[in-house]
Amino acid sequence: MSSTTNLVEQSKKLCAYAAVDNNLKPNHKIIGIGSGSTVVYVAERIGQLSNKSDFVCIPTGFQSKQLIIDNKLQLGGLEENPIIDIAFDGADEIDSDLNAIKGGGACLLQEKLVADSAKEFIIVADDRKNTGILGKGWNKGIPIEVIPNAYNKIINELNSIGGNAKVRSGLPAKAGPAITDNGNFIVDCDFGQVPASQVDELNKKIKLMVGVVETGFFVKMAQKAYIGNADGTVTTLS
Ligand code: ABF
Repeated sequence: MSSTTNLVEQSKKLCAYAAVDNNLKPNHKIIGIGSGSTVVYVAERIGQLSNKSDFVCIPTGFQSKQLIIDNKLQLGGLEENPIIDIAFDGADEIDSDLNAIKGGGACLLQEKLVADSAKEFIIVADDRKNTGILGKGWNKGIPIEVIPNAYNKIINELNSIGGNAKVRSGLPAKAGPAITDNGNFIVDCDFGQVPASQVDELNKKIKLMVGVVETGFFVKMAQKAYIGNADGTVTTLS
C-alpha cells in the first residue's frame, strides 16, 4: 500500500471513529449503517463496544448487511424499524450546506430510505470529498436510479435540462448495465458544478421525471459531517 493510500485509509478511520464516539448514545437503539469504504470503520467501531448487542443495525444494501454480520452486530430491517435513531453513511461529495452526492456504489435508494428514516444522519468522509461545491471534485455525474425500460427516455430528459447523461455499465462492462439491489438501472448525469443554492431545485426537477426512482442528491439531509483530514485531524461540519 502506498503512503498516500495509507493516509486516506487513516483519515477514513479517524472520521468514522470520531463520528461514532461523539454521537452514539446509550439511548440510541436503532442504527442505520450505510455503504462504502469509510463506513466500514463505523461498523468496526460499533463492533468494539461492550454494549453492542443493545443496538439493532439497519443496512443500506448487501455490503452493509455483510458489515453488520462481520462485526457481530444485530441485523434488522426497515420494515420492523421504520424509525432509526441515528444513521452513519459515506458520501461521494459534500458541499458547504451539507448537501451531498451519493450513489457511487449504486446503493442510493436504500441509503436515502435509511437517512430519511433517521432522526440524526451523520456523514463520514475523507477530505477529498469536502470540496464545498457539488460537482467540483466528483466528476462521474449525479447517480440517478431509474426504472430499467425508462433509461433512454430519462437520458433524453436529463440532457434537455443541461445534463450529460449515460447509463452506468455493470462489471465487466460488456455484461450490460449495472443493476441495483432494487432491480433498477443507474443513469449518471454530469451537470458540472452545482452551487448549493441550486441543488434543491435541480433535484426536484429530476425527481419529477417519470421513471426516476431516486436521485443521488441528498439535500440537507445530514445534521453533521465528520471529515478525516490527511494531517490526522477531523473537521466537523454542521
Ligand atoms: C456510499 O458509499 C455511497 O453513497 C457513496 O457513493 C460511497 C462513499 O464511499 P466511500 O466511503 O468508499 O468513499 O455511501
